[in-house]
Amino acid sequence: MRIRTFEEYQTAYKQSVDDPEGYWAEVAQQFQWKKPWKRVLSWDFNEGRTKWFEGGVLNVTENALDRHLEVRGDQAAIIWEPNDPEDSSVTITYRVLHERVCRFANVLKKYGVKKGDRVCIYLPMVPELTVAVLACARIGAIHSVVFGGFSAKSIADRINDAACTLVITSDGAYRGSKVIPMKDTVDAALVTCDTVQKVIVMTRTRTPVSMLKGRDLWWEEEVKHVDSICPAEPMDAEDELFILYTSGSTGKPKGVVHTCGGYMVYATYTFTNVFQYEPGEVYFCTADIGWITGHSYIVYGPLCSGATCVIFEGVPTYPDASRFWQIVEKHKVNILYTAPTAIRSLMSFGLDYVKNHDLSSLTKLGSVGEPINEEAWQWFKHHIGADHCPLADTWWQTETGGIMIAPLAGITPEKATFATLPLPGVQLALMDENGQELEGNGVSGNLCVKFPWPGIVRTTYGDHERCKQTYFSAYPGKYFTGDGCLRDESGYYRITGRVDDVLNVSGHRIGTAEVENAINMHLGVVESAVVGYAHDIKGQGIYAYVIAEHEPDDAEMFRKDIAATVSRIIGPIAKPDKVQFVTGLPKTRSGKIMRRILRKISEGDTGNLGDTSTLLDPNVIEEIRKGAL
Ligand code: 6R9
Repeated sequence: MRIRTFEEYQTAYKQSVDDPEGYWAEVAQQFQWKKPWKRVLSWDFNEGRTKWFEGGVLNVTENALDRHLEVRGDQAAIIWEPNDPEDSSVTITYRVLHERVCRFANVLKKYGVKKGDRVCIYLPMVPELTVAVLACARIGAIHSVVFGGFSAKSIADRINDAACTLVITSDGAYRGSKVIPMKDTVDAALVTCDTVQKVIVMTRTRTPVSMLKGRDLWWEEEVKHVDSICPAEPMDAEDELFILYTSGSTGKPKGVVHTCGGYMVYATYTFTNVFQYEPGEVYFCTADIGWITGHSYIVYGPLCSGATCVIFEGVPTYPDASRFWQIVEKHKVNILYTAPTAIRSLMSFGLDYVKNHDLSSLTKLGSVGEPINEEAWQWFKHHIGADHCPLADTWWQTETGGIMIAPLAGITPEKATFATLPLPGVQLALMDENGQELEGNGVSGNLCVKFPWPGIVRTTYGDHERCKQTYFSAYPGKYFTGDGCLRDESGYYRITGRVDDVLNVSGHRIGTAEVENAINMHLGVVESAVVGYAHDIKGQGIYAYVIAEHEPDDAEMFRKDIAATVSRIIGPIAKPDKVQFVTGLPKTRSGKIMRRILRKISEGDTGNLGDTSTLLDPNVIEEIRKGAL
C-alpha cells in the first residue's frame, strides 16, 4: 500500500489504470474485513452509480480502533489542544478512545438508534466529536456532522433533509475569545424538526442551557450507565457511512453520501501515501471535523493508519497569530496540514509570530481547500518548512472522499502552486468547451474524472437525480468536478478555480483565482477576490476586491500598480477594470470567498444578495456595498 519512490509511484499508477480492480483489491486486503467482497467494482457513470467491494462486510471502527489495540493500544490516538493555551492538553490513547467509542455507541443504542438511522452531530472541536462520529459508525448509524459555526436554520435544513432522529451537541463552544452557545442554537433549530427524539448534550463551557424533559440528556451522565463493550455492527461495504452537506455556491446544500468500504480504503490509502506517514509521527490537521477534510484526515484516514493526531479546538489567531506555531512546538508536530486562507492570514501578521517558535520537528507540510497562491506557497515552504519540508498541495472535494491530485510528500517533485500529479487510481480528463477531451500537455480545460476511485460520492442524500445532474451530466460518462484545470508542458496539474468563477474577457478565458494570485503578488496586498461583471465591450470585465496591507495613501496609484502587477504576471487581458479596496471579504466559515455576492455587488445588483447565512461575518457586505465602484 505504501509507495516509497517516484518510480514506485509511476509503477503503481500504471498498474491502477491497467488493472484498477486488481490494484484496489490488493490495497483493500490490508484492512480487516468480516467477510470478503464478491465483486471489486461495478459502475455506470451515465447513472452516476458506483459500487466498490460489493458483498464485503466490515465495520470501519474495527479498522480505526480495535485493530490497533494489540500493537499500539497505549499510543496516543488523539492529542487534544484546547482553545486556551493556558488550559492543559489531553492525550487519548487508542485503548481509551476505543472504550469511549464503545460506551457512547451503547448510549446511542439505549436510546433506540439503529443501523441506518441518521444522527446529526453539532459539536465544537473536542475529542467527543471524534467519539460521536465513530460511535455512529460502530452501530451502523449514518452521521451527519454539521460544522459548529452553522446557524440554526442551516442545522434544521440538514436535520430535516436526512430526517435525523438524534442530535449530539454541547452546551457551548470556545472559539478564540468568544463563547458560542451551541445547545441554544440546536434548540432553535429543533423548533422546525419533527423527526428528532433525543438530544445528547456534552458539557464544555458550562453555559446555562435549558434541558427538555424526555428529550435532552447529558453526555457525562449517560456514559456512566452503559457497558464499555460494544460489538461492531457488520456493515456491507456499500452501506452508508455518512452524509456531509456541501456549502453549495448555488441552491440548497447537497447531502453528499459516502459508504463504508470504499471510503475507508481511499481515505486511509491517500493519508499514508500523500503524507508518507510513519508510525510515531505526530500529525496536525487544522481543519474542522465539520468539513470533509476533518472527516477524512482527522478521523478516518489517520485513525485507520494508527496515527497520532492533534485536534485543535481554537482559531489560528487566538490569543495571537503564533498559536499554530506554538502548538507545533509544544507537541513536536511532524506533519502540518492546513489551508491557504490560514497561511495568508498568518502571513499578514508578519514573521515576529513565527520566529520565536521551534518548528524543527516539522518534516512535511500540506495545503488544501483552495488554490494556493505563489506567495503563500513560498512563505509556507520557506518560513514554516525551512525550505526542507515537502509541501503537498492537495486537490480534492467533499465528493471525492479523499485526495485526488497531490505530490506524495518528498517523492513527487514539487512545483509551486501545482497540485502536481494524480494519485494512483485517479484517471483525469480535461474537457474543452465542446465536450471533447483535451489530449497532451500544455492544455487547460474542465476537470473530469473518467474512471471510478473507491472514495467517489455514491449519491446525494434522498435525491439521486440531483447527484446524476450535478456531477454526471455535463460530460456524459464522466464525473465533472466543477473545477478548471491546467496541465502544463510537463504534465503537472494546477487547479485554476471553480469554472463557475471563470471569466470570459474579450473572448479570453481567465480564472478568477489566477487573477487573484497575481494581485496577491503585490507587496501591499493581503488578499483579493475577483469576479466578472457585465462589460459593454469586453463581455465581461474584471472587478477586484482588494484587502490592502495598509490603507493606500493614493488609491489611484495603487490601482495602477496592481494592474501593472497583473499585467506582468498574466498579461494585459487579465488587468482588473475596477479595484475596490475593502477591509474584509465575504467568506463562508470554511474560508471560501462567496463570489456570488461580490458578483452581484459588482453588477450593481445589491437589492437581493440571496442567502448570506453561511457567511462568517455578514457585516463585511455593508462596507463593500457602500464602496462599490
Ligand atoms: C477538500 C475540500 C472542494 C473545492 C474544489 C476546488 C477547491 C480544494 C484545492 C482546491 C485548488 C486545492 N479546492 N482543494 N482548489 N487547489 N488544493 O476543500 O473540499 O470543501 O468540497 O471543496 O475546493 O475548487 O472543487 P470541498
